[in-house]
Amino acid sequence: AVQAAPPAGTGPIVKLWSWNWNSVARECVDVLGPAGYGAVQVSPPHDSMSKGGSVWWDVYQPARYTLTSKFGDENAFKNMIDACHGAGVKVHVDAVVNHMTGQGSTSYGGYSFSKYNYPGLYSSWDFRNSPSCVIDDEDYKKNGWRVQNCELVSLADLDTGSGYVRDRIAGWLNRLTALGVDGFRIDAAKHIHPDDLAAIKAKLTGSPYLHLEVIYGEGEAVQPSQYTGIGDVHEFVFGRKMKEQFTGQIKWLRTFGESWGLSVPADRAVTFVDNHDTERKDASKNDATLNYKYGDTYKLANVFMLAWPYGTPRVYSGFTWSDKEAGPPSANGGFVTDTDCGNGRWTCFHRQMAGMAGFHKAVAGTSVADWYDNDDNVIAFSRGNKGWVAINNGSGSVTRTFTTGLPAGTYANVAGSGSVTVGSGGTASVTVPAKSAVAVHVGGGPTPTPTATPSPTV
Ligand code: ARE
Ligand code: CA
Repeated sequence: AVQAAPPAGTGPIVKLWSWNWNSVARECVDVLGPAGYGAVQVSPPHDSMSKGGSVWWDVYQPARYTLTSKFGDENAFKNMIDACHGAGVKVHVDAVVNHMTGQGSTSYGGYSFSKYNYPGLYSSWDFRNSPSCVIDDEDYKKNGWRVQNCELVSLADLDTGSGYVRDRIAGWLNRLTALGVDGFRIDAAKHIHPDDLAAIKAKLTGSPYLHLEVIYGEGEAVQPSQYTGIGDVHEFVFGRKMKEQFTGQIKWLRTFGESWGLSVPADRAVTFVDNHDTERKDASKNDATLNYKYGDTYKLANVFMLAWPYGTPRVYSGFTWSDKEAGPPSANGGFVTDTDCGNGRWTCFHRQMAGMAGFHKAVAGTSVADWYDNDDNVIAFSRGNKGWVAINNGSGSVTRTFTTGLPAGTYANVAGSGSVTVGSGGTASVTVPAKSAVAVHVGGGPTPTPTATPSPTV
């Protein structure tokens, strides 16, 4: 049986997008495991059309199901899984199974193919291409059949109603599971009929965790709710709301939840402030999100995501860019080079959230209490008697005595530096500088030591 959701108390997912396998392996051991991240989501590992490193999106055009990608070979892939598992981190793979290529003729593995013809794998009759049709913008609202059967941006659409195609897709995913992969992000799941996806799922071995990319759009024919019976679903409204609030007044977040028009219930949602598509949207578009370029504002939205109970959060970490098409740092015809967090080419944003990954894990299962806001851009709340956070999204420093709900002791600020000393009544005098956060949890940093008198800190 396929597992519904990660067990409670597991750490958040981190998406190390466009990282090569060697670098993910190292990061699992050095950072992700020690921080408490529960799983790492890696880029599509299949062989794909090659654009020689000039763009990032070639890997969303599968050429064949072999582990010959620009991120490394099968050995490197297997080593990565072993290294991550050794560090207590699960591995999720980005599975592109709705389509094959729309262009190109050679792959990173040196294989030759053409659109609709992938020797040894698929031929023309495995696609819904007679006659072929391409999804129009209006189809999303008007015609669910076309969304699932026509081509997404001209990518050869697999006939997922066919038994042969389902077997090839399941066979590929099962090979990955056999190598140790723990879960799949299903790319373009919205474009695969739920019945087809359920049939593919029924052929899966092991119990991979599935999270599906079904982008919510108001009034659209295909909705996330049609997929929640199959796996967890990506909550795209979450990121849109985070942008709205953190570029406005965050006091409103007091009531944040499904009633805000979120598209996936909390127990089925994978939440994220941004992903590789939304970070590249023009800021003026209503589906644009915050991204690393928003600096502290982006950071605070991620702190909120990891502190507030809604869904399974996923921290996004990619490479820096100014050209939206540009690929990650690469060499030798497009093979991605090792990540260097110090050279400015990678955001390594997940490292800034390492302490909050531990916070998220520590407060699992508790509810929000001790809400405070200043009627503007400063909020604070506790998570049971396990954790407490204050977020100052305003432009001035705030010092006050907060009710933290925590046992007396001194705790490290896992969202920044310094510490917080909680007195016997559960209160603490804390300074939260402008555009920063203070987060403390039981088990985080200095061992809680009983103190008689609260003292000002941070
Ligand atoms: C590239 C070129 C195209 C060319 C194509 C085929 O850019 O010009 O036609 O190749 O030759 C990524 C890139 C694409 C790229 C593709 C393949 O973003 O530009 O095309 O790789 O290389 C819809 C889908 C959703 C999808 C988004 C992008 O529903 O599933 O569009 N997201 C995933 C990935 C993408 C990836 C693909 C799917 C394809 O995350 O990175 O594409 O594997 C409304 C709707 C949404 C819709 C959105 C479109 O909001 O509600 O459902 O999303 O509009 O903007
Ligand atoms: Ca399809």
